[in-house]
Amino acid sequence: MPRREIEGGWIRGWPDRKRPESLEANDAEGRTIFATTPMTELEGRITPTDLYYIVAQLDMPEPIHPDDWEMEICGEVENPLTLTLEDLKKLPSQTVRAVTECAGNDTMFFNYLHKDGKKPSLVSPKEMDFSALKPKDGKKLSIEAIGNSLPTTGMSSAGEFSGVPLREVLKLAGVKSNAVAVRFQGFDRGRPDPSLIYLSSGRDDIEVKDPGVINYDKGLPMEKALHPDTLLAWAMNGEHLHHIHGAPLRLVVPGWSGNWWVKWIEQIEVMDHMPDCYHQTEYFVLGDTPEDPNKVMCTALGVKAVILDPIDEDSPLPAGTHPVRGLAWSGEGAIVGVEVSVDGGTTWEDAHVEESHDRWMWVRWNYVWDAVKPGVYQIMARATDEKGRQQPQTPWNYQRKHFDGIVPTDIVIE
Ligand SMILES: Nc1nc2c(c(=O)[nH]1)N[C@H]1C(S)=C(S)[C@@H](COP(=O)(O)O)O[C@H]1N2
Ligand SMILES: [Mo]
Repeated sequence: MPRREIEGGWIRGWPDRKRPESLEANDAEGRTIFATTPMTELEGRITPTDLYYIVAQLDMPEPIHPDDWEMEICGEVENPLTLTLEDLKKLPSQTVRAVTECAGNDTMFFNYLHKDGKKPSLVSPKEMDFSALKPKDGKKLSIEAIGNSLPTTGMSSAGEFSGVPLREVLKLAGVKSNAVAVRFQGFDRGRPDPSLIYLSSGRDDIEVKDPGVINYDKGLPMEKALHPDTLLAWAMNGEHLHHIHGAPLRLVVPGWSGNWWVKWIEQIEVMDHMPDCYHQTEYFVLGDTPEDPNKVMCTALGVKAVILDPIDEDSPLPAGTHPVRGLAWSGEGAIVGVEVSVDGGTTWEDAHVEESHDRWMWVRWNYVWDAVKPGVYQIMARATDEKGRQQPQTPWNYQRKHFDGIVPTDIVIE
């Protein structure tokens, strides 16, 4: 079992303990464009920065020196502005701890629960085979094969973000009363890869809009833009943002899926209508089918508990008491309870949930499982948030976004 390995050198005074590693993928220039978080190997609540998951939808941009960077605030405002990082640091600052979760995290669990698909592992492979994404010998791409060859777990992390509340900057610019949305534009550019839509929808027979080369952008509805915890952040986990996470400035939208957390911001445009951003109306959407006329954009995450210990790969376990542990979070605020079932969902008992002062942060929970009788067990966990929402919240949708279903952990007790 690879996760039980205790080889490896000294890591700052802790011998014989391998440091967790993330699975990474690089582009042709050797830049990291994707990485997953080794969820099952972490403790505490903050994801170390070098283990934070990474997603870049377009091409990884060249870094900008913070001294050479400035940001424009334009559109439906009384005083259009250009601000530097120095200017932003003079405004009232704010620190928020929050979960970042990619809308596509755990996506293949939808197939597992609803379509008898293969069960994904919570343990990321150490290497990734991108060759499945390229059609061989003129053959058609097998969506199923691609889905099964790429990890779809470990695309969530949690950190501490520091910056200025967006509403402070909007106040400075004087938002006009007709404003309905704030559009953020990153300085990264590229042409969205249509195979990503085939991949997330599991279908390659649909028409995919080709927007050409675009900047990454998102139009945040005014209400969320004015929320005091929505930040323009220049720092993460106690230091300035790393380039890969959006330096010099990124958006932090607690509770809403990762795609809202626009990195590498170069422009903020206040708008009197909802903009038609590709990653808002084409890609990060919820709907029954691609043809569904009532598609909605992905916004707040559901409510979710994951069991990180034990995992399927730990089976079989000896008869006795075992800790059952995991994380729980919600897109609407604090977690108020986690229940555990060790009989496949027939009966549920309360788990211990850590107290937290950070409503956007995940919490750790644990439960003592008295596994006295040998047999086959299905362990489940489900969370409830402060709004009274219980897991699961998000039904099957064709893009398979915002998965928050209850996934049993299968354990044999010997
Ligand atoms: N400018 C820009 N911002 C972006 C993206 C992007 O491609 N470009 N990807 C988004 C998506 S889909 C996710 S899940 C998060 C990931 O943030 P991270 O890489 O810092 O973990 O960034 C979001 N912000
Ligand atoms: Mo994402």
